[in-house]
Order: sequence, then C-alpha cells, then structure tokens
Amino acid sequence: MSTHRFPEGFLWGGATAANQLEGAYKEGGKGLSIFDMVTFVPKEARTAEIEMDVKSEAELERLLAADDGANFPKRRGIDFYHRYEEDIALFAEMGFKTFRMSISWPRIFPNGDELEPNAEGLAFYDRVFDELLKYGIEPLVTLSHYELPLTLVKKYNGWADRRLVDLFVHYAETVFTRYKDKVKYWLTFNEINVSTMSPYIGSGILVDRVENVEATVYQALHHQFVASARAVRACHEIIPNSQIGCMLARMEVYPETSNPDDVLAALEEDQKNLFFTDVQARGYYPSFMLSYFDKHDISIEVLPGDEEILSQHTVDFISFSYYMSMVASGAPEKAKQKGNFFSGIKNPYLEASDWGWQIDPKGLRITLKKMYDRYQMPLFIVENGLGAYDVVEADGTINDDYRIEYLRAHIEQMGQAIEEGVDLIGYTSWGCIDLISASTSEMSKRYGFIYVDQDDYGNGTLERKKKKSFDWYKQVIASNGEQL
Ligand code: BGP
Repeated sequence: MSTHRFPEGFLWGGATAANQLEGAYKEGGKGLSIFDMVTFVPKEARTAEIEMDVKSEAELERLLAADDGANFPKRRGIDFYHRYEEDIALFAEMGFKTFRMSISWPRIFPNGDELEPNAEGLAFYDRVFDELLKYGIEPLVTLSHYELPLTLVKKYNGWADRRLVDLFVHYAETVFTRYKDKVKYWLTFNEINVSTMSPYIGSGILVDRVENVEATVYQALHHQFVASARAVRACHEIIPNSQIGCMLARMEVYPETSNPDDVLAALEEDQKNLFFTDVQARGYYPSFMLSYFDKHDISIEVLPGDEEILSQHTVDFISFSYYMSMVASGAPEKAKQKGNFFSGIKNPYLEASDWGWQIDPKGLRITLKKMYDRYQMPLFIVENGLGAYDVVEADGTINDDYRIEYLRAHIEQMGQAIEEGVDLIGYTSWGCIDLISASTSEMSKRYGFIYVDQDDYGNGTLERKKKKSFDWYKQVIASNGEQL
C-alpha cells in the first residue's frame, strides 16, 4: 500500500504506434512507410548494434523487391486495423483514461506529397477515435512515430530536404482539422533524438547518399524542429483547447566513477540528449550545442524566420520514453561505448532485461526531478515497460510477475517524484498490448498486459488473452496509483 498522491485526473493508460500495431500495410490506400522496410533478424544473427537502418538506395530496392513473407513483421503488426474494437474494449476494461497511438502518415498521404488526403485513411482513424471516446478514453496521438512515407525517402532523402517541412505541416493541419473535436492531446515526433543513432529511422536518411552523415542529420533535425514548432502553432490555432508536446528517448546518464573526467563525460552525454527538449521547450539552440557544432565543423542552414518560429511556438508539455539508464566514462578507450543501447558500460548496481536494458526505477525519479528543474513544465511519461519472454501455461494463464514488479517499482518512484514537487500529468506504459518490437522486429519481446498469440514468424491465431498484469494494472488505475 503506497501513500503517494497522484493528482486527480492523472492520465493513466497505455502506448502504441501504428507501425508496430496496425498491420494491413497495403490496405485502405496506405502507402509504404520507412518501417515497412525493416526486416526481422533472428537473435543468433544479430550483432550488438541496433540494426534497423536501411543505408542505401540499392538496399531499399532489394527490400522492395523481396517477398512480403515472414521477413517483415511490422507489415503484419497485430492486426489492430481489423481488431481495434476488441482491443479498445480491453483497454476500457482496465480503466484506461488515455490511449497513446500514432497516425500513420502514409495512411493519410500515401506518398507524403499529395495535396488531397486519402479518405479511407482518415475514416479509419475516425472509427478508432470514436471507439475510444465511447469509453471515455482520451486519445493521445503522435504525428510521426517512425512512419515517414517511403516515397519521401526516395525522392528527397527524407528530412535532409527542407521541403519536408511544408509537407509535414500540410499533413499535420489536415489531421488537426479533421479530428479537432475528437483529439485534444498530441505529440509531434516520437523520440526525436533517435536520428543521431539511426538516421533512417529518425529522419528518413539513406546515409550512403550523403558525405557528412553527422552534419546532414543535424540539418535534418533542424528541419524537424521547425516542422514541429509550426505544427504546435497550427494545433493551437485549429484546436483551441489542445495540448501538444515533444517526445524524447530519455536515459539518465551516470558517471562511471567520481573521477571528474567521468562526471564531465556523463554531463556532456546528458546535454546532447537534453538538447532536443531544450530546442522544443525553451525555443532556442543551447550554447553548448552551438559550440559542439563549431568544433565539429557542422554548419546548419537556418532560414530567416526559423528562430522566431522556434521561440514563439514551444510545446505545452514534455513527454519521454524511459526504459533504462546509462553509464558514461571519460576514458578514451571506453568513450566509444557511450550511448549505445546494447553495449554500453555495465552498471554493477543494476539488473538488466533479457535484451541488456539496465533496469533502473530510481533513475526515472532522477530524470523526472532533473527535467522538471530544467523546464518547469508539465511532464508526461509516454513509454515505460519491460520487454520480456512470456510463457502461456498449460491452463492458459500468463503469470508475468516480473512485469508487475518492473512497473510497480517505476510507478512507486513516479509517486515519490510527484510528492517531491514534480508536475507529472500522465503515464502510458509501452506496448499495453503485445506488438512488434521497434528495435528487433520480434514479436516475442513482449510488453503487454494483453497477450497476442503470434510468434516471430507470424504464426498464431492472433487471439488476445489477459495476462496476470492486466488485473494488477486495472487496480492501479482504479486506485489512482494508491494500490501497487
Ligand atoms: C521506443 C519506441 C517504441 C518502442 C519502444 C520499445 O524506442 O518509441 O516504438 O518499441 O522503444 O522498444 P523495443 O520495441 O525495441 O523493445
């Protein structure tokens, strides 16, 4: 029994993304997205690095010519496109106050650069929003969750090209106008900082096409910042009572030791992460980043008016995903390991998930306190959870006590952060229904309260089953975080 006081109206719920959930990748007039091209690599064949980037035109052509088959799990998703009613009924049974989902841009504009939207795509999301609202569930909608229309990669090399700004704003205005009476909470770019690790996934860039990858990525990000700020403006104009936020993959970074070199390395790593929220929440590029650009010979083309747009249209709240923390070292031989999800320096005080993600509930509290200190703005945790292998017992039950344990520990720390003064407005746990993993395209890396019968190769009935955590989360929501 906890004594924490979550505020009244706290937005409890679950989070998903179209590309990992919907399936029906060719139905309803949808065009291809960048994630439709990402193949499944079995564990044995995987290296330590994240391997989801498509790097060249030739590779893209090869993937386009390949069979649909079992190789592209994200194309299948979990068939939410046809089963959303059943799934939403289960979310409602858990008492969700909010449901985070994304609109797939190529469902609305199949090639990304048409003038007229695809009516069937628009109608699909109308049905989904109506279904959520029927149960009083507030939709929280991400405009771009790794779902850039593939045509924009081929034609423009993604966000490297300034023209994407207008295309994105047109898409954003289209959906704001269409759904203005149904959707109040919006996010612009999911994990906008991912581009520095995965230029294709984050910014739609084929790296083989460019000379200086780092400079191109930061230029692309500038375009994304401007597009995001213009979307914020449009959202406020079109939907007066709306709230629109930015979204960051947040990892707390600790120094490996108290050696000032390690402390400095951790600080700089952290600044490079917070840079993204600095631009979107404070409205300008922080000086440490301008100095970094200078030192690395990166010059960003900033057009007249950009700075005003960034400063005048900052976000209403900051959202982020939180799964793990990291360790940084100032020692040159270790510096390379920094910031890599999988081969980062081990923290001897923490356990890790089966995928090597270091589990750190207290790190969430540290991050909440640090971010609130820095921005003095409402925070929203829009992803958190444990990817795990689940076992269906002979009697059909799924006893995911490890997941309950993970979530309980994180929610406990959230409660404490709130008591200590942090303005936290909501929590949507990632993959509330099992879906396809972003980084590995596995089905077997499961996060859900709801089990989906499908394996890594697409075999299975797609039947939905409640896990033990389903009733546990239901009680957490019903008690507004009092009963953990
Ligand atoms: C975030 C993404 C999600 C998601 C989650 C879990 O990076 O925003 O789309 O999938 O991480 O990651 P994974 O699926 O790789 O375990």
